Amino acid sequence: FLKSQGLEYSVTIEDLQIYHEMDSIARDVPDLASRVKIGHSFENRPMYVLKFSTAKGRRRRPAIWLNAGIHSREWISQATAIWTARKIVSDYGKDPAITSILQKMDIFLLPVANPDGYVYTQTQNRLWRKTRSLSPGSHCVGADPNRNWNASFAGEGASDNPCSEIYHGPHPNSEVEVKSVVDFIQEHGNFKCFIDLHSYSQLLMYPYGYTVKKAPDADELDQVARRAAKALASLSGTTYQVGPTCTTVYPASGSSVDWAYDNGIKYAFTFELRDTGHYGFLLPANQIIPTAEETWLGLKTIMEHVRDN
Ligand code: ING
Ligand code: ZN
Repeated sequence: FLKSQGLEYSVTIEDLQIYHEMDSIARDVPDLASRVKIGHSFENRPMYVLKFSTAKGRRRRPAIWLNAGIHSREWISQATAIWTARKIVSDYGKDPAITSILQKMDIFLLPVANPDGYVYTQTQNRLWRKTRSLSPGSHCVGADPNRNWNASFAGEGASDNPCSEIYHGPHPNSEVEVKSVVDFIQEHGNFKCFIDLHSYSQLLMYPYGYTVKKAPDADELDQVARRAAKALASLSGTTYQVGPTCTTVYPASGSSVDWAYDNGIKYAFTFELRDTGHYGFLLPANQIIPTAEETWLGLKTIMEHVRDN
């Protein structure tokens, strides 16, 4: 298809430094981490996940999906994810929490869920949010990959206008980046937790986004999220608001976490990382590590609850 459009990119992974760091982590600790290709983007960049596993056999352990960078301009998300990867391997065997989590479960980390958009924010337009797919009949590029999942697709809080920032795309999973994750998770079949990292606003949310109706597990998810937000705040006082997506931020259909939840992955959370709008998407570099460090405490709280339930 790309060839027929005269758009054959000679894309290497050279433009994504995060991919080199993933490779380096996998080479440093081959018994714990491996880099797995789950698909490719519209412009044919590879989609890589880091798999953390201490399992010896081939049986599929219950698993946790950590998703980042689905919206390309939310740079603190991809940065927090790759910091988290290093944290997992450096703390395994030292921190009893992550050690015990990994004795029972596998963790899959996707730091760059929208690689074409991410490269575009680095080279053309810092505030690009969507994918970079082309749709016949429109001059506008891309769909919102957090409106493209098969969960009340094209409902409230999504647009059918291809030029909109929240365009849901022509059909569910039309974005190959979304489809790659959906296929991988379904084929695996044993995911218990799905966490999506966004920015900004300092919120920790759970389903639903597509309806104001209370999710069946809302009470438990609210409790876990409150404990996670408390742990996060304990490091340097950063406060998070907690609640269901629809009423905490705004109604939004076709999101990753609602899809996960409706497909049996009970522990589905969205973080909106720092800050609350002062710098917004342009969070200064000196806040990357403080953000990642506090977020890690929230993530661990959620993962420990998943481990014990
Ligand atoms: N916010 C999210 C968005 O996709 C969200 C909010 C979270 C919607 C979870 C639906 C589900 O619009 C940002 N900043 O992208
Ligand atoms: Zn986002």
